[in-house]
Amino acid sequence: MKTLRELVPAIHTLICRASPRSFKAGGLVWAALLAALLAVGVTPARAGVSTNVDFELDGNAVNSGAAGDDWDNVLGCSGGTCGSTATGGDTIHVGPIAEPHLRFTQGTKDEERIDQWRWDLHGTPDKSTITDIYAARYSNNILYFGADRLANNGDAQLGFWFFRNAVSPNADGTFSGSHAVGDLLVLVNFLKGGSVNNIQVFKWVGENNGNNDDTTVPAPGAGNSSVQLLVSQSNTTLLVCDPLDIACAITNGGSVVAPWPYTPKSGPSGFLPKLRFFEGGVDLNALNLGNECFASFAGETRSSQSITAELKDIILHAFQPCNAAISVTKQCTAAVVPGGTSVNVTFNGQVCNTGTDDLGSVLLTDDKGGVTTPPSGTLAIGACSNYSGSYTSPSLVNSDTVTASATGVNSHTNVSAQASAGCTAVASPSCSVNKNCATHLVLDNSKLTVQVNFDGQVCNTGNVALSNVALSNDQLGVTSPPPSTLAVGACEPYSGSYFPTSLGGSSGTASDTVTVTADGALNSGSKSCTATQSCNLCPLQ
Ligand SMILES: [Ca+2]
Ligand SMILES: [Ca+2]
Repeated sequence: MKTLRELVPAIHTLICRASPRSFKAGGLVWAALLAALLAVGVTPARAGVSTNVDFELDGNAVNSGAAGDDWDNVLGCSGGTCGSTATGGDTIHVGPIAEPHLRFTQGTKDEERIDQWRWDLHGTPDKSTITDIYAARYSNNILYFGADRLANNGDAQLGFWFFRNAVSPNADGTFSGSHAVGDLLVLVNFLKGGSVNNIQVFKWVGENNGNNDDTTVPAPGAGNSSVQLLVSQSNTTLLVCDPLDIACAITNGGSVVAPWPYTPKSGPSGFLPKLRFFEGGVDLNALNLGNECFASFAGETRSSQSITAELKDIILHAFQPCNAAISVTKQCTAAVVPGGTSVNVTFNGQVCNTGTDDLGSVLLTDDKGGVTTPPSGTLAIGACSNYSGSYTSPSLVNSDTVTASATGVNSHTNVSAQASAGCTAVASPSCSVNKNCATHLVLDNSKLTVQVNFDGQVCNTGNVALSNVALSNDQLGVTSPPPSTLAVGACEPYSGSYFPTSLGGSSGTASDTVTVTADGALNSGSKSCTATQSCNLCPLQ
């Protein structure tokens, strides 16, 4: 059996779609429906604006025991002031907003581009004077909005714009900002004292019904408007919802408490008399607008319910911060590879979402290539993701640049950031040489002569390969030099002989020195090493 809380949405749906009489019957209908539903164990549908348990779309602004928030707790209102402690389950809310309170210059219409809108401060009829606006968005992409007005002597014709781009008034009577495809316009009208009511939802598509190249003929039936009608519903109840529950609006049928400072044209302060308070909601997902971010929103009053009506009053305010931003850090280390002929550079860092929009399509490239562990493809606001990679270089000194790029999920803005880092590998060209010698008597040119034979090994004791290896003996006589290249750790023999031309020391020694020179790979410089040994000539060794 379902709990009462789970059944509330279904009951609410039935009431929403019921006749005016049954809606007004209120508690009796609820009780009867609740009993019926409990009896059959109905599973309620949770989708829809009027059935959403997040918010009380009930014609007042005060959170009651019914499931969901209402404006007073969403906006953090207490004791007649708001903004102290918001306790709603929304993801973003704004309001109550009373300023800047402007008037559209006569002739300004919803269908026009924003650069065609004009404002001034001429007077407007009290019934068309909007006093506060408010909006909240929930994680299920149901967007709630509301407004109150000064007087109710006449029909209420209101509009709510949600702009993807930031829109704001300029001091010269124009507006900055521009429409983007996907801007949302909701018109709500409560006519004849709340007995003829309708809601219309439009999407901005641009001039010529979205074919704004001015040459493509709009599809048959699409019309030429810059806005497309997505939802339209009329009703005779105070709550008007379309049959799919994609959009709803309601006004107050009697006086309700104003959680924020409010003084009606007539009547006590702190109360919103009948038909002064308006709230509604749209399911952005159902309109394929769930991924849109709305930087600004506005509440307006209008001269009639027609889309071509003149606009009267407007309050405009920022809504969602929709700024995509990305940052990237980078560091690297370089080391000579074991073979000593190249350098391995490893790099890593972090890509962070530093904006106020979720990021998708996160990519990271390095101008030297070699990204082996890319960052996550998506980054929520404030999230970071590590990356790493490596590449091989022919140089000890290296520098490379990474570029991180992404697209704002809601703002659709492309952003990128770069970071560079340099790192140098340590090269230690080094060699060693040892030497043996022995004396022999040889017949040279018919004379018995002492000859010194020498040999030894040349070794590469550094961490880079050696080239141009050359070995010389100060007494000359190198007959078998080492090879000209030496790999890291390699040793190669050499040998030779010479005839000493002098006697050193008391017993007669022949001394010679071999010197090795070599060039370290990777331009690491030249190195030399020597070995000296003396051989006694007497006795012969
Ligand atoms: Ca409410
Ligand atoms: Ca509640």
